[in-house]
Amino acid sequence: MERPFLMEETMRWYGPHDPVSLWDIRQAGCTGVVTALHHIPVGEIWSSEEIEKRRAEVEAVGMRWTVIESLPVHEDIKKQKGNYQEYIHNYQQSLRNAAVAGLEVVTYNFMPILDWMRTEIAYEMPDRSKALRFEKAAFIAFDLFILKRPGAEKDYTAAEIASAERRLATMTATEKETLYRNALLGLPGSEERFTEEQILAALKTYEGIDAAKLKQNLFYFLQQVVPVAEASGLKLAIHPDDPPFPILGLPRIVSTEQDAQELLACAPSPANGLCFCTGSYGVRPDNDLAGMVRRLGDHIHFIHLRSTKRDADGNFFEADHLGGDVDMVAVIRELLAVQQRRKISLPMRPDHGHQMLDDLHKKTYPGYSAIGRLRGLAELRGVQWGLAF
Ligand code: DNO
Repeated sequence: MERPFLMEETMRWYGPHDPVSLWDIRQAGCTGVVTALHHIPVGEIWSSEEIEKRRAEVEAVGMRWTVIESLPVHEDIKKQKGNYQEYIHNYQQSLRNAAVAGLEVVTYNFMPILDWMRTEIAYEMPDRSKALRFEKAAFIAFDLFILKRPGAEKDYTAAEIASAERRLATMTATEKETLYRNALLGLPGSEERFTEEQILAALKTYEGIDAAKLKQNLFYFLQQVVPVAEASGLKLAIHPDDPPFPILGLPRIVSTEQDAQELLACAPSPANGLCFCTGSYGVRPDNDLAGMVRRLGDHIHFIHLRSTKRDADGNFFEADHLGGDVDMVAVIRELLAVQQRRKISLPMRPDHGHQMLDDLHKKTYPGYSAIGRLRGLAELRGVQWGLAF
């Protein structure tokens, strides 16, 4: 029997400072690593030397580095303000340099200011492992009463405001501080958190930029970078919004199948594609994940597998990889079909994982402790092999 095309198993590595080592990742059975040059300030060119150095580190432990996550997009590009043309040129140059170094996929996102957002990073599960969670009332309480974002009350219904008030009344000073820190965690891979003044100032710079305008800016960016990626043999993979709805009054424009279709259509090319993150798209009940893989499959260049569990109040937590609302078996079945059709193996990583076992006593990047991801990967591998053979 011909061997089917299986997803390539990878894990994210935050670089030399990551408490999870490259050997740990290799021992999980991964053949590849997904990483970024987090030390290079957003907007600056990734030089060939720096990329090569990182690649050599990964290859020294017998794995490949083919996927960048992320090559971040400068805020000026998202807003089309200031030096955005220069930042687009820099982005194009980083793409060329990455291609020369043998990289294949570049993941990025177009979320204004913040990347992913949770209110809790140590939500205790019944088995005492810890998960990431988004609690709506706590988030609204943060926005209205802790951050005190001007005009925030316009974004919520009277019932939502009342429930946020009730939630605030239950919080101790320490809980408020923790909520603040969690919500403004900043970009993954950095320890940096925004101060209240910084975030309010940053939010102000988005005044007048609604979803339609932000989409226009994304499309313009894509029209500038997709041809460069195509010419150099790279694939771009946009990560969806997490969570997939507007937060802090900021528009979010990569949340649904329709959003994905539109951004693909604005710059048609094999280089213009998606990072299919089941954990992000899966938070919305109106996203049919297996159907999305079927319909968008030709444009998927990278896969994040993770599941969330929603409740009726608009909260969600990160469930076990095979639990929660995502029908993981159906999604993997479709992904395998896409791969056989396209005759390729797509890179996949188990996204996030619960903090568990020995990792409960260690300092880890939220969502990126070793053992929870190891468990997730092992389960996903089992599903994949069970379906493929
Ligand atoms: C969270 C990640 C995201 C992702 C970026 C891609 O854990 O999936 O932070 O890396 O949005 O640009």
